[in-house]
Amino acid sequence: MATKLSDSERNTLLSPILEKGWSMVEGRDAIYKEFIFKDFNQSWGFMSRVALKAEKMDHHPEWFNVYNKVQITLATHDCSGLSTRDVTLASFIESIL
Ligand code: H2B
Repeated sequence: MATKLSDSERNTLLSPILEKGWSMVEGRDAIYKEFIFKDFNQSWGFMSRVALKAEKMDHHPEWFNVYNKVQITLATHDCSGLSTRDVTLASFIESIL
C-alpha cells in the first residue's frame, strides 16, 4: 500500500524533482511537467518508454498529448497524493530525456 510522502521525504526526494522543472499542481497533491519534442514521432517514442515503465511499476501517469507536446501529471490514487512511486516514475522520465 502506498503512503503519502512525509515532510522529510518531500525535502529529500521531491525537491530534486521540482528542481528539474516539475511543479506542484494547485489544489491537489500531485506534480506536473510539460515536455516539448521535435514532432509527434519523438513524443510517441517518449510516451512508449514511459508507458512500458508505468506498466512494469503498475503506476500510471495522467497525461495529454498533442503532436509534439506531452503534459504529465503524477499522483498516487491509492493514497490520494504523492508517494515514492511518483518520485520513482518522475526520476525515470527525467533519465530518458
Ligand atoms: N497508478 C497511479 N498513478 N496511482 C495508483 O494508485 C495506481 C496506479 N494504482 N496504477 C494501481 C494502478 C492500482 O489501481 C492497481 C489495481 O494495481
